Amino acid sequence: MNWRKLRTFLLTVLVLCLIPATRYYQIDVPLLQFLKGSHHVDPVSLHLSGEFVESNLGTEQDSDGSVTVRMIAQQYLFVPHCILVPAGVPVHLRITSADAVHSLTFSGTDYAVKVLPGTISEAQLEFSRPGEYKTVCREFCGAGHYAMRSELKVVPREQFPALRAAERGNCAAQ
Ligand SMILES: [Cu+2]
Repeated sequence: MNWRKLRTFLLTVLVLCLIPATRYYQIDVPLLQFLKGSHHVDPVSLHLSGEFVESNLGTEQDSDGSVTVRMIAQQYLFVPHCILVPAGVPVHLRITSADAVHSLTFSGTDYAVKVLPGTISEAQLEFSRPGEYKTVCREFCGAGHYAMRSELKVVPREQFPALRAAERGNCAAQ
């Protein structure tokens, strides 16, 4: 085998190895996020076990007064459909996708969170005043994309701890 053939052969092997590697590691996920490792989650079993089971979604009060919101984006809705958060406290958002790439935005704000299957996107949000925001998907994700919207309701800070779990997921009840 001469050098030219060997070079072509090695190059071909390299390219063939790279294709499954990019699929497996989802190369479009930022490298830093990949290196952190803990951001990985299996999109197929989201609803069955782990952080994103249904009972764990929604708003959770943290011991330091801030809140954590866990959500799933999927074709074509955000789960839960309604999110309640207190005004003026840090909101730690953790969201992942069950299928395609989505982008979670809140009408009237600059917040935009890209949501990818297989990884957890994190964002720090804060809403200073009580009010209602439409949560809208801004990444074309398929035929039903234009209907993919839900609601975030910001309630007065002192009112939030008194809400029962069921009320924290019901925008109409307030
Ligand atoms: Cu969409």
